[in-house]
Amino acid sequence: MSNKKEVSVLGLGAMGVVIARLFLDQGYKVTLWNRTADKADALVARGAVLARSAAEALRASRMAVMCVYDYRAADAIFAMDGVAAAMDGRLLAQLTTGSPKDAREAEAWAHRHGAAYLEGAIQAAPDQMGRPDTPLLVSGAQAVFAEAEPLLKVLAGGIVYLGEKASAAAAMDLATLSSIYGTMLGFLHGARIAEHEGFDVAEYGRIVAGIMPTFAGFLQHEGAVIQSGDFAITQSPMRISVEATQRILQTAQEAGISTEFPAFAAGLFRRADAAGLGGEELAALIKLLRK
Ligand code: FVH
Repeated sequence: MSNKKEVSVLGLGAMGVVIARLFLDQGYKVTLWNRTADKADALVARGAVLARSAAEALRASRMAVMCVYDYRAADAIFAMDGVAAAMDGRLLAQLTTGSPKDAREAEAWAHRHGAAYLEGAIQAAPDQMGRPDTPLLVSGAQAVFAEAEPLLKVLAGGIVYLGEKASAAAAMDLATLSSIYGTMLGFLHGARIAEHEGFDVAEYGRIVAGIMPTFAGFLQHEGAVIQSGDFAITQSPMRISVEATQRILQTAQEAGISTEFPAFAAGLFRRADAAGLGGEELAALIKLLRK
């Protein structure tokens, strides 16, 4: 366990350079490595040390933060000369986006080579890093998280620790991204309606942003409903959404705009209604997805 303010950063892409800068800002001794060395120039000018190899970077600090394009890139680095041996006694915080399977395999590899391992999923853009509310999902052994937490807090104040299963952060990242992309698809269909009606699409975006706090409360309620398994309605039964999505589809057909999103949504709600779920909470639709 080291409490020296030192860290190694592997990967100097859009995210990696911000990670290294945040550590420098907090007075850490930062050792860098990147496949393309000249990306380190500005950071070296601020006092960071550029290692000649990934292995040398790992050996320079107890803790290393890796943030590269994907797990293929991470595996390419792990396969480099001396890296496996350099892992012994290290703590690797892997912030590269990966799948739950990637995380399980990476943790096993790290443990085989004597390293402690944490899986992290950054849920922010580079310019949102380092804030008190920057969200970062983390999973891995409790003691390892406890050691790494002060350094991770330099990068993100909004850390959510998801327990000892290394795959948890990757799985939760994909679950939350599913919510974001699903919302995005609906938002883009709404933008098509706005364009077709001649609305200012920026104004439409502001209106949607205005309902987000209420929508956030609704999502929390629906998550609790699913966890409880009690889908008896408290307010609006699913059949209201069956009608609403049908109306969105009909409007798209009448307007001659894309019906891709509303046909998908209306189809799911119609199937739920046909399955007798119309009188239950909207979240009861998950019963269809479990089949
Ligand atoms: N940028 C963002 O908004 C998102 C926010 C949420 C989290 N993601 C994840 O962060 C990982 C890194 O993303 P990035 O935006 O920094 O990615 P790039 O700017 O494209 O930099 C990629 C770095 O990866 C290195 N790299 C790529 N392939 C290899 C390889 N085969 N061997 C070694 N390194 C490799 C690349 O090196 P170079 O091109 O500079 O030599 C960069 O350092 C990512 O998982 C996001 O999902 C970011």
